[in-house]
Amino acid sequence: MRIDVVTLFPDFVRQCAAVGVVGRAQQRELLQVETWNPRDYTSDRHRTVDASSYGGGPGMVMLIEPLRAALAAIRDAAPEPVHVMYLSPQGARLTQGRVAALAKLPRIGLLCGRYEGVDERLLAREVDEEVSIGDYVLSGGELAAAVVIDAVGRLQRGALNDAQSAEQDSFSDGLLDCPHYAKPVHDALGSVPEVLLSGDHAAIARWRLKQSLGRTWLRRPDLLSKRALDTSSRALLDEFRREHAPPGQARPNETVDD
Ligand code: 4G4
Repeated sequence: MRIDVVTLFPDFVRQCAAVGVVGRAQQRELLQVETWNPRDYTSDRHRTVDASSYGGGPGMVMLIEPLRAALAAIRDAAPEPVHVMYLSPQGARLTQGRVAALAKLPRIGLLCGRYEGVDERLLAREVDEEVSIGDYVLSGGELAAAVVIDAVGRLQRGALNDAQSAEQDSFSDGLLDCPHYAKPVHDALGSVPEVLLSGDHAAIARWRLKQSLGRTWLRRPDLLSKRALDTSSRALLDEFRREHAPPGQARPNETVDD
């Protein structure tokens, strides 16, 4: 797939996309990341991309015209429609499910805001989707764009090796990932759980699912309530809960029936 990024900081976005799994995906031509600087689409001597906000108050707004021209250049160079996304704190939250759907598109455009954001008329006319990577404010959309590029780039077929396979990631099945261990088996910090050394693949898979269920219950109960557990997962989670809080030893802040 190809990702076109409209940004005042093209070098930063390119550098973010050049490292690790995603950088390798670009080298393997599974992913192409291109940047477009709105300053290159200005016509005044100062290459102006922003102006003060009507209604007053502090802060500048990104102008329609340089962004419209940059997006037109992207669309003119594309043989197929480009799904244009605007990264902003006002967007719908990005999830792994949404990432997986985006990863199947041939082409996405990412619009990075600076200052107080982009003139609303450009957004209404040129943007297909407004997305937020989380409930916090960044000084620009570039880091959010880098997050989208990374999350989507690593899902391109051939980007991950078997060991890194996407199926075992947190969220790929709506649960958090299980704990992981490597050598040494015994360390001053503790020992590796015995089942992982047993060679019993069924027992290991069962332990891992149980840990995933238990951690999700402990750390992200919101994820569990969205997902109907089948009978065997329910039984595994009950087992985890019994081991985690022996009867009559409920800890503070934890209700008995939840
Ligand atoms: C649009 C409007 C995304 C973009 C205002 C972008 C957080 C996220 C920006 C701004 C962003 C996010 C400068 C506040 C750029 N911050 N949560 N900043 N600001 O996805």
